[in-house]
Amino acid sequence: MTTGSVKTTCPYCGVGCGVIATPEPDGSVTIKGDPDHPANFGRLCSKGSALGETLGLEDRLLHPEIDGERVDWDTALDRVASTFRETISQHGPDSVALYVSGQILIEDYYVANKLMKGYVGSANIDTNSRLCMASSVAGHKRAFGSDTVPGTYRDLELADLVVLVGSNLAWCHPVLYQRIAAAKLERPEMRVVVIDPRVTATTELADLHLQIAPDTDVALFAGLLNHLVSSGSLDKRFLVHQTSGWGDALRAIKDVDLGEVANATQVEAETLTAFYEMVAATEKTVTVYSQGVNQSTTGTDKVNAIINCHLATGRIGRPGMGPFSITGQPNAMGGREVGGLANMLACHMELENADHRRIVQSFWESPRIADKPGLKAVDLFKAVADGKVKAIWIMGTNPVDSLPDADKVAAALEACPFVVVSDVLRQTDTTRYADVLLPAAAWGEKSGTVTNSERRISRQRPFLPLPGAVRPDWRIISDVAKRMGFHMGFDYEAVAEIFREFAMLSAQENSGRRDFDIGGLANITDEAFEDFPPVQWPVSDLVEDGPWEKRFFADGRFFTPDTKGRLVPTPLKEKLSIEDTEFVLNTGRVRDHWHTMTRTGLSPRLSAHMAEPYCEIHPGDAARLAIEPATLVEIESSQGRAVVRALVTKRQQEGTVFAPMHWTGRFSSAGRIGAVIDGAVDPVSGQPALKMAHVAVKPFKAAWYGFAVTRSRPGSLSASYWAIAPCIEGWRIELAGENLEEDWVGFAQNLLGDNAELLSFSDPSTGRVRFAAYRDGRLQGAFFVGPEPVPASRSWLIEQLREVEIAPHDRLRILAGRGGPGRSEPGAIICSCFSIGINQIAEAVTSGGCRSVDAVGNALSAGTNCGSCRSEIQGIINDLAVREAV
Ligand SMILES: Nc1nc2c(c(=O)[nH]1)N[C@H]1C(S)=C(S)[C@@H](COP(=O)(O)OP(=O)(O)OC[C@H]3O[C@@H](n4cnc5c(=O)[nH]c(N)nc54)[C@H](O)[C@@H]3O)O[C@H]1N2
Ligand SMILES: Nc1nc2c(c(=O)[nH]1)N[C@H]1C(S)=C(S)[C@@H](COP(=O)(O)OP(=O)(O)OC[C@H]3O[C@@H](n4cnc5c(=O)[nH]c(N)nc54)[C@H](O)[C@@H]3O)O[C@H]1N2
Ligand code: SF4
Ligand SMILES: [Mo]
Repeated sequence: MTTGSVKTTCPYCGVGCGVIATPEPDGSVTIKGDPDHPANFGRLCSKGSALGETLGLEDRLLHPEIDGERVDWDTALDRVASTFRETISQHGPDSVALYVSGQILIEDYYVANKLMKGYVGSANIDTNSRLCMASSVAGHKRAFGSDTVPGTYRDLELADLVVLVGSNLAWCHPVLYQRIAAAKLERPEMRVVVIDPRVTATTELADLHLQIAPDTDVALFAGLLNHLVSSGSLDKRFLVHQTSGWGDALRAIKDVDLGEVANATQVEAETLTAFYEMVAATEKTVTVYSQGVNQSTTGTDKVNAIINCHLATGRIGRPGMGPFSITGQPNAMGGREVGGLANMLACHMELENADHRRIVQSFWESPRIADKPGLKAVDLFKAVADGKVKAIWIMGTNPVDSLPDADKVAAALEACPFVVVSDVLRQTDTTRYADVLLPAAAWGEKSGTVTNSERRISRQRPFLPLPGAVRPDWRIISDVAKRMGFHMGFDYEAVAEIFREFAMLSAQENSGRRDFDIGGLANITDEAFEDFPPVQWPVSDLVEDGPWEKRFFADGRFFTPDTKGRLVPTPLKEKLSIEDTEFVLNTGRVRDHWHTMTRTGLSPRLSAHMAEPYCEIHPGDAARLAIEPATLVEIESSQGRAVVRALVTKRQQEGTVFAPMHWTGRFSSAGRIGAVIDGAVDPVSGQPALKMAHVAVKPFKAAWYGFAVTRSRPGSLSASYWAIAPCIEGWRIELAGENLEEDWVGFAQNLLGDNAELLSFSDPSTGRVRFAAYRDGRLQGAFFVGPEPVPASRSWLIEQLREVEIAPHDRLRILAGRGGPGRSEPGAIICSCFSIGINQIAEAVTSGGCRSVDAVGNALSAGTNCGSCRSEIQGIINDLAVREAV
């Protein structure tokens, strides 16, 4: 479609980096950071840099399907519209629901919300942002009267103290991390504090790491507020004139003394005091927070405990200071703007405010407007299970993996009379349950806008043609709406029309009364929309859209009825008691995977960093439970079970385990960690506590372990444990079984393909069996079995799959599982840009004398491209330095 380079926005995290995509004559796409984009100024992380590898069409859903059969669009759209219409007429508007995503664009999201709230007349539309940002939204609204992020990315560089709470920025918002790291290098007096129960890649940058006990942030910030009082650090003028609620907020926590905080957080009093004194002494403090704050039963209180400290010191809205909730998905912020949550209306208007309902309905000229909040994500799927919701349309999200109590979500969808899924992939754990599948246009194909963590709206622009029959989400939703009889409201021809409508609505009866105002863009021409540069809201008047950075609240005017910022009481809740046998399960992200791996799982480079589901567990716990490093463990709760590899490490606190959220039924037999997590939610925001599940951990009783490389993906994997990942050529598979196989040859043939020449080695005395399969001299695959985790060199075997021919005298060597002497094993890949492994980096440090990240970069190139692995390289250097010193 387009030739030449196209400026667009990265479809991964909420940093919202500008990307320049250049389709090449050979069909590939070159990806570069956009030097002019104010989010990244040209930088990209490992995920952004590898975007070109995720654009293949092999796994795509390219045509609509009904009951697994390909149909044309008319048939599919008619089926969706008529079933929704009939369900509504028989059971009422609340019997249908939409479950959408912070990964669809503003225009898609706006139209979906309009359909449900203005035309169906139900607010049963919720979004995966409920799992992500809901506590921040609720906390903002309590404190500011609006869901406003006051600051800008520049504040992170201008701050003298950056406090990261529940954020693994180095892996999850890598470009922001790099911006802070660069600022710190320039101004070494700048301080970084990390508050996280784990040691993470982010803690490498920290001057101080508070390794708190899980879910004790409210106590920590209660202690901070008390310290700010006793040290005379309050901004009394601001407190008196610009805020309300101080008396109640203070009363709720004033008896919490340092000892109690130390006891709750399990952090020594001196360390707490060091942190408190640092904050008290530093006016330019930014507190950045993310899922360690939001995903908790006390998430909203955590948010307000943080904001209370900023309001009490008047540190808000001015350069280099303020509370800063950072968004996860590329359009998480945009989703809040369009009213994607079940309790919001478009343009930050409130569903429960009659005036706002009137403004929205009269602007839409819609037949009705929902007047009570809809079901929030966790409850929505319970209502599907209970049969109250009888038709659901899921768009751009994979709830069978990402919701808590995920097996129940799968069962609910299985039982639901009508499930529609709009996705870009044919096979996800959720598409499996669809009655109707609708093929959506993907990143690179679709056009529209997204808003990043600093309220900056950027364009996503297409640079690839629409493959197969795919259509953009906004068009699919509008087509269904029209077929439901709603012609008037959905007669859009292009995204620019939708954007203009959205911008115009934001200005209706606004005049500064609501924070979200982009009225200055209401008349943007089609041409200007095409060229639209990234702009930060508010944009009430395009002509006056002067300075780059816009901040809220420095003037002390908030969006509450009395225009004052509210301090909210956040009393300490009683800690849940954890029985000795139980563990606290914490879940989150790894550097190179994105959510349910629908995109990053396609990239061999990104899959090399972490190739298998795992959990981090403390050596003390591992020893107590007889869990050897690299063996498998079962994580169990009354909800479900997962089996993952044990990564024994002191980074994890005793009594806790951490498992990534990413592995699905597509990539593992039992890596879906959501199946283990109960559905406890924050009572204010409805956000589930995905960082805190109570589980039991025990060794998985493996009778055998296996490892295989295969040229093609096996059709089925019959072992009780398996995990598969793509390689540049072929696949790598980890396996294990609870019972020994009778017929290893049959097993190997099934795995490696049966029309190949099979070489084998077997040692009955040790239980080791090995196979290598060749066709025309080329390795088709190799398979290793043993009673303990297979020690074969993964990277060497993966390389052998790429060889055109293995010389006859070398064919037996494959059975040894590693190259000959002198071949070093790179180990787990740390730098995915240059495929440099941990052993190579360690070697450069110990034998090569490299003492800094830059020295390692000079020696190996590791860390010199996107920079995402620099904190890990620093970690390796630090670890080795400690070992040398011991
Ligand atoms: N590589 C990568 N990047 C991503 C994503 C991805 O999938 N992969 N997803 C994006 C999305 S949607 C999101 S929402 C963001 C999330 O970004 P983050 O919130 O930074 O990521 P998480 O790993 O979910 O959790 C952050 C940290 O919270 C800590 N934590 C757990 N419990 C507590 C607690 O009680 N208190 C405190 N203070 N900390 C706690 C965890 O140990 C973890 O290190 O990342 C975005 N970026
Ligand atoms: N245990 C645990 N669970 C978690 C979390 C956690 O920390 N721990 N974090 C939670 C958070 S913060 C989040 S944000 C969620 C994310 O969880 P999900 O939203 O379920 O994860 P994704 O894998 O991003 O799913 C996106 C889906 O949309 C499809 N898609 C991509 N682009 C488009 C498009 O343009 N249109 C359409 N129609 N489809 C598209 C993709 O193929 C994919 O199937 O997970 C939550 N779940
Ligand atoms: S930090 Fe990485 S994943 Fe996030 S937007 Fe930038 S390039 Fe994309
Ligand atoms: Mo998220």
